[in-house]
Amino acid sequence: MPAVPALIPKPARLEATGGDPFVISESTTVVVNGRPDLIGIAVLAADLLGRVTGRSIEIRYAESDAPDVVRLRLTTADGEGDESYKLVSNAGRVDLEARSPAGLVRAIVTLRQLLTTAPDGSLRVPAVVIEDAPRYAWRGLSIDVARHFVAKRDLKVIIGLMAHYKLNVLHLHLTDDQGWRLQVRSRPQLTRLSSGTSVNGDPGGFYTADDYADIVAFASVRGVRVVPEIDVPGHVNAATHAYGNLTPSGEPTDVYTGIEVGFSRLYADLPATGDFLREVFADVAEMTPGDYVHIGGDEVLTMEPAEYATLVAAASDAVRAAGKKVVGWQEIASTPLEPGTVVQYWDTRVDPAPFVAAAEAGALLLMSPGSKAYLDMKYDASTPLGLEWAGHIELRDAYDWEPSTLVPGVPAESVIGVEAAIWTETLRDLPALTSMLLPRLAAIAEVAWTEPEQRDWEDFRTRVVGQGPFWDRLGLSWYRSPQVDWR
Ligand code: TNX
Repeated sequence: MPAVPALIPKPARLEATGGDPFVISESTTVVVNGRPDLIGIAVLAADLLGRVTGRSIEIRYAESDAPDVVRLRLTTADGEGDESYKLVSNAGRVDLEARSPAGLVRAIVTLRQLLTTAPDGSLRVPAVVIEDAPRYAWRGLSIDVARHFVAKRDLKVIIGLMAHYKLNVLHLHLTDDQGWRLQVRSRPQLTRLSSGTSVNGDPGGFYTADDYADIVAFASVRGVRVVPEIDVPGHVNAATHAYGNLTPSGEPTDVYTGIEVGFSRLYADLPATGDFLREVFADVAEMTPGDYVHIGGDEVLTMEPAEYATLVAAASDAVRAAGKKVVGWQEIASTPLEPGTVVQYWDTRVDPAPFVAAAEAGALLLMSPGSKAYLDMKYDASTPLGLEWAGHIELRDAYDWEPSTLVPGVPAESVIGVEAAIWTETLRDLPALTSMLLPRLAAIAEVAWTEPEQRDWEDFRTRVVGQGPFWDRLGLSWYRSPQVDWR
């Protein structure tokens, strides 16, 4: 029986059925019934298989029981189900079934990870039955495109990696002191005046409304939703540089290219502030098909709590008025929150009491502990890039933690999911980003996807070995953690 390649994240149930493998031939086709929402998925499947086989794979839009096919099927009439899926492969065919298009994407990447090249050069899929579903509904990666701009083509490489590890939320930190990275219809000066620089005077950039729509669509086909973050009421120097009416003197602030935090701020009693929040969040919400918009809320070090709470409420109201749900960094837990607000936990050094209270009042917690999930932290003291304020994060640190008990007193049902984050103070290009993401992103993805009783470090460190050749094939930089016996 051919060995089954290692899967990451580990599926809920995998049975090697022992029959002959499916062999991809000249005539293998992708078959899908003709629903419009599945066309993109079929193209994705044919593209991924075609890339591995080195030739184009045909798609047929029909119900079919023919052999030699990879068949994609939705089991719900409206496609509104969860991300669970089933994959059955045997010598005759591969069947992928799911309750939603996103579930089919999860099945397709599992199929991609199952492909092996036989000694005769043919591509095979071992005979298996896999039944799989995620532990958490929110499995994210937050990328800081403000400290250093991340070009659209590089972002797409990262979105592809996210999909490969079954992550489903791309959180874009679009604004900060050093730059404003999204074109906003009501405030054209934001990108005109405040997008040109990055940390250290490195080149800047921004996404036009069309670029952003393209990113959203590229992610959506891969089952990844975009959550845009407009960080207020701190981290706003790019905004106050573009619009002087947001400052008490009326004068714009200077460009900022350092890496300090906490000095910039909005002012609740300036008339321009409310309009800014309402119009900017309305525009960003309108550009975003997903349910959530992130208001930031972190590290406002020069404001009284009452004014902070007023501004968080104003930003939250603007997001809700635009029909979206609110996400904010953990600091917002000290303010009154509407039920259903997502609080993103990041700084593990603080008292957990406000998170317990927020959860009791109906907030949901998204777990991004700096000491586990901040993938801009160095692996060890010799890592050339990255920061160290939350400590060093080796691969095992990123893997061996339990989201449901992380914050004492917060009930497991209040945890909506897990999100890795990568901040870019020291990371200026794609090789720098992927050398920090890989292999740790795979570890976080398994924390978010796989049930705790299925997770085991020794098992993971053996499975992750198989990812090295995949990253090499894609030409990506990655870190050869000494905790793994890489080939
Ligand atoms: C903390 S996490 C920050 C960011 C920094 C990051 C660097 C958070 C909400 N704020 O402003 O970029 O640390 O690791």
